[in-house]
Amino acid sequence: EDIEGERRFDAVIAEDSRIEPRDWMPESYRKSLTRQMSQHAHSEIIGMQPEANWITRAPSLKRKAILMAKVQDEAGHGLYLYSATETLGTDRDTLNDQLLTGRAKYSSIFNYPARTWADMGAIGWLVDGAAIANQVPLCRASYGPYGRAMVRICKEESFHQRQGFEILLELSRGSEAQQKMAQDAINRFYAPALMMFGPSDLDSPNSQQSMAWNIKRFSNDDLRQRFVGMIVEQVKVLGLSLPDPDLRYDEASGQWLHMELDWDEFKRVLSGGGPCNAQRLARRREAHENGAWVREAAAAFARKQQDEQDE
Ligand code: FAQ
Repeated sequence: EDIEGERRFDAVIAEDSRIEPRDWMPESYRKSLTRQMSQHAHSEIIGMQPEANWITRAPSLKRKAILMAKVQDEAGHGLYLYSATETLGTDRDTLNDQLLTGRAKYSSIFNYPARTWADMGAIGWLVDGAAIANQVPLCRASYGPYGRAMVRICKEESFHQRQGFEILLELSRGSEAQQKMAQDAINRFYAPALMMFGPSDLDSPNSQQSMAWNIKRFSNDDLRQRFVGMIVEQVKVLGLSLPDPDLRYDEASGQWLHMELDWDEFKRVLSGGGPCNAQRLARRREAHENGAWVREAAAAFARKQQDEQDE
């Protein structure tokens, strides 16, 4: 036990300043951050799949180039976040192993299929939109490497959201079939996107401590209703609608009241029973195995360079 370290940690948190990798921190803080950050990293990596699925079928060369760049950005975010997580003392192989063996969580949203081109619009607009709403406050997270990673990631996510919105806008101005396809994508992604913010506050075991440590700044429900308030305006520009007839702003509480979400479905998806869980993990394992030669070659090259330096 490090009494001086603990005193310093408490003071840093109290003055809303930053903890850095070499600072003393409680084991529970290290563990909870490792949990959240690694889940976040896994989400970025698994999150590449629904969109990668459409790269070969993008409707034009321009759309294909944009989508490829977006999916590459997601890979970058994943690598960034794995590096930040490693500063807490768990190495990349261990984190990766947790994902590949199905022991680690990743965002529920990526277990839903991307069925049509309009889904690329809905993912950009709603999924990246939810990601931004959740992640902008994380730019101020008390752990330095996480907060700094979030700043860069949020900039790229804003661009991703606009490209999604623009896909939907173009479809909404197109033929009747295109308008229908856009509306159908929004209908399917709306509730799963709201679930990205996590369980309701009454059912969120980590929130209280994470907020006391200045990791999370707002509760799950608070961010969720704010996000709804954003998209309710944006959907008007699209001339489309949200599949939530009861949605309204409550003057008294200053909150957006949205529909009740299906938490049984949420739990099912988290425990591996969503529409694409098995497929996503199988694909990730396959990609990891196919990449073995790259890892071996990179390690051999690093050894060779080290030997040359030592000579
Ligand atoms: N999916 O006590 P809480 C992206 C788990 S964006 C799966 O409320 P916490 C960008 C939670 O981990 C998506 N699991 O937990 C992109 C906990 O389990 P544990 C990634 C969920 O941590 C866009 C349990 O339920 N973003 O990738 C979910 O205080 C497009 C109890 O929950 C982030 O990870 C869920 N939706 O709050 C990429 C953001 N919700 O760990 C490609 C950072 C909850 O105790 C394409 N993370 N769980 O076993 C966070 O802000 C938080 O971790 C929350 C959950 C808000 C997700």
